[in-house]
Amino acid sequence: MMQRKNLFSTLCLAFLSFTQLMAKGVTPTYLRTEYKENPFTDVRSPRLSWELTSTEPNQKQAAYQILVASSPEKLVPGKADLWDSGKTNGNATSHIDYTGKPLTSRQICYWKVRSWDKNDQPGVWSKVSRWEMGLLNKSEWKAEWIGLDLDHLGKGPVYHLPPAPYLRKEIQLKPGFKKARLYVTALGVYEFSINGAKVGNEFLTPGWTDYDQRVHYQAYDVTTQLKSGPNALGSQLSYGWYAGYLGYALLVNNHTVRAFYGKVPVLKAQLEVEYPDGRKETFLTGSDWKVNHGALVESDILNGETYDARKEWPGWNKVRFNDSDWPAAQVFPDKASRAMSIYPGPPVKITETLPAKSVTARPDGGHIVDLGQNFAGIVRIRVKGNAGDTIRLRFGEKLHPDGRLMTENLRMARATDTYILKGSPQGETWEPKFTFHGFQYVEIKGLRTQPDLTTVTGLAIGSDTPKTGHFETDSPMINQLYSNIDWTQRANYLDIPTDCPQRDERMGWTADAHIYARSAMFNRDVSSFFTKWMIDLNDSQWPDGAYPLYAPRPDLRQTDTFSPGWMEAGIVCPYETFQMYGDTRIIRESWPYMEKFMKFLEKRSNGAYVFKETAFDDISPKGGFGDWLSFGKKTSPDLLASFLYAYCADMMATMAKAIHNETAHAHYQGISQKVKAATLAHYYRNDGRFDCVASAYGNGSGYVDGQLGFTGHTQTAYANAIYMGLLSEEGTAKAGNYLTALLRENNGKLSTGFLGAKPLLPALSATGNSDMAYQLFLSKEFPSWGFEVMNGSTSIWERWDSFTLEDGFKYNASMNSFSHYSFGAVCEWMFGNAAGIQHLEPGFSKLRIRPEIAPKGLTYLNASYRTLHGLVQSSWTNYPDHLKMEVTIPVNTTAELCVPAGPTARITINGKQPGAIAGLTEKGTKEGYRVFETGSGRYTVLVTP
Ligand code: RAM
Repeated sequence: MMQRKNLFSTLCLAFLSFTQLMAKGVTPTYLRTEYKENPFTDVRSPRLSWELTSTEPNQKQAAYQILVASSPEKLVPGKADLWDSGKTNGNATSHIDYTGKPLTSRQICYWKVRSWDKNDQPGVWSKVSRWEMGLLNKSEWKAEWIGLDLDHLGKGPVYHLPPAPYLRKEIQLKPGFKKARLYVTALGVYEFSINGAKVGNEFLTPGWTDYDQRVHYQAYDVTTQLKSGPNALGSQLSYGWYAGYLGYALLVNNHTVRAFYGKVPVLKAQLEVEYPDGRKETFLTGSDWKVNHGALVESDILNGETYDARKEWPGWNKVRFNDSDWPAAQVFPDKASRAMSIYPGPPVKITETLPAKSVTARPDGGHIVDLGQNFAGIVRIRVKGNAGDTIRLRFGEKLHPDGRLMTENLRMARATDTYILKGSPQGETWEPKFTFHGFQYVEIKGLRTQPDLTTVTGLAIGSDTPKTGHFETDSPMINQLYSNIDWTQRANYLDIPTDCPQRDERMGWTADAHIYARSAMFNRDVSSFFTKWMIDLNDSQWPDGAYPLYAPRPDLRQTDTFSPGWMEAGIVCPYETFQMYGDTRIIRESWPYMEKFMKFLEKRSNGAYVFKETAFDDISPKGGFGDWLSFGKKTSPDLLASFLYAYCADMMATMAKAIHNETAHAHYQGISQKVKAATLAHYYRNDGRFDCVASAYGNGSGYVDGQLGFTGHTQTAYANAIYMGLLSEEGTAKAGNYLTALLRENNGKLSTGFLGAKPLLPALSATGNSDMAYQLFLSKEFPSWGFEVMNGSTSIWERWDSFTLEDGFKYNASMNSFSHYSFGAVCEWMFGNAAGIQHLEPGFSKLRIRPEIAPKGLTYLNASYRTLHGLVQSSWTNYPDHLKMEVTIPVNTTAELCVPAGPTARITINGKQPGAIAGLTEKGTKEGYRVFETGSGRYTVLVTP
């Protein structure tokens, strides 16, 4: 802990001295295009953004000038040949649409920016940044889909796992080429190599989409990987999400269990080489490629890989390999309806290497390797043995009490990797390419020698989302909880937001995604991640307007349609992206889908603007999933559906305003009023209690946990009503009282499921019950976040009782993931309330620091969040005789600084009376806080009662 604290202060110091070197005024840094640094993009008017730094407090941008040019040399005012924004007034530093000359495919755009500060003094120009356009029209793809149909070689009574194909082609380049680009994709997953070396460092490309509608592609600068003369292009393909097993289809005996989009994985690649005189040469995948299968004898995301090293083709992806007896590639037709676009999200990569912590021998001759952390990824093995020795690796999140690997919770995911040695005397190193597992422990069998800590190494895989959050306290339990939250996010933000990374599921479940969205946004920069997944979610909208249970939405089970509590992701996710990143394009792009969904709700309510009991009896399970995995009596799912309807209407009204659609704004305000009125008229009693007609649900059969009975009077109901702002001020206060009363009746313990856990602590804080929020947050007793930590967890569990002392792992055979981020949504409260980092304007151009000090159990909390404008920090230390706050407000923002202090407390800021600080004004007292308004800078606040 101490070490981490030191590291953090060192980093802060380094950051400070760096900024002191910067010029006066404001300097733009961290230039990004479409949320990325120096990307390939196919957005025709990409959005530009930067952060500002300054050595002075209270700095702001008064104006900016952007130059965009076809070469760095032309980045001079008057010479910029693509765009010169001119001096443009305003404080905007993000989402600035490029509005220069129309851009064409393959165009390289260099850009820089300078800003005028609050005194209208121009600062220095930023460093030069760039972006490059991809292929803007599908017709520019001349390459064919190629592959090798090996489906008939799939074997096994349960799993049909054919070998994975190898594809190759040798090309000749003339000397002196200056630029080479590779555009590449697959239906399936691919790895591409040039002269034996992998292109890029991405994993599981091109990711998962509804391949009938679209496939993404990657673009790479491969200039330095090629040479004049002969070059070898090679690619390995696997079945992936396109042709492999998905979700629980096998478990539920679905009519289709694999190959949901197609049976044969195929590759499409286009290598474009340019010579100094402008001549171009293009190399395309086609029937002149050669294909075969070899060492990768089985390969599937859920089921793992089998690699027989004896079947390797040495040098197959290098020049001068003799492929004369390899068959020619088969060419497969395209679907005209399938769009092709550049992968918009953050790339999936190996993000960390985890060394083994221990190796334990098992009575059956195998060994268990503990990697010390539950994560998603693969392992690299280093082994030595004879040709034909077979190493089998199985993966588990937990061990049984007797030390056996626990794999029951993987259900039908075989999750087994097998390596068959070729017997090389120096030993062999191997890792799979096209699978991943969710695990902490690895069982290794078949070794000839004793394994040690170097035999197995963990490689964490996930979408490479930059860390933006930091959270630490003086409680080791809470620090571990935060680490568990972030690791669970990393394990599940893998191309799409999955529910869990280990069992036969790994779907983009919509409730999980929207519940956790804001938490995710505090932890990591997931802006482009949601840009990508919103496309998947919109693509998967049902024709009637409902958003699905999961996106993408392969046909896993006939009854999987939609559910209240899940489908609202289509509104919540763009809304959260707007709130946290100030992104209005995601609103515009999702707008037609969101409107369609709102119409769907209206129609479903039969013009009543409320969903009365049994309104969703036609779906499976009846009423939908409701407050999934809650304890005790169930909250009426229809009450929750009605709440969510009102909440969606409110979000739509806000988003309509943001895109200047006043008509829609008024329309959704009207809908919101109607839904609120109808919902309260039906579910709300005069005394402020929520109620429902429990008898309408009969004996509860067909509903999730229906036998427990239904009510409106639950923690989940009040928490949501408060969180969503459905009630009057008086009603909110009453709801707060009911909520705390319910908690007390339940011995101070939570009973919330997926839909109730996120708003629970924020609702307590919002109604003046921060003490109770802290009590839940710091609890070590079952059920609580702390209980998981106290039981050795390194990740967030699916269920509060995924493991209990009395019952152990009682749910394993059905549904028991130890890497499920939904309950990690407490993270939103940790940043937003405990640290008090809140936005007042979308995108944090105006923000509030309003920490809630723990009445006991924590004396120190230090959190920071890198917004679009830069780092916001909020830390507090509660000394016996005074409180210290350390706050950083980024350049070009203004903040409301709320200091927990009574009217008579003594406050100093940076050693002075608040009145003596330039640019800081006192605004008065509110709910136990003294409120100041201030601009950018670092503030040390001391409060003596
Ligand atoms: C489970 C998933 C997910 C949940 C659904 C209802 O199987 O893991 O978390 O949203 O079911």
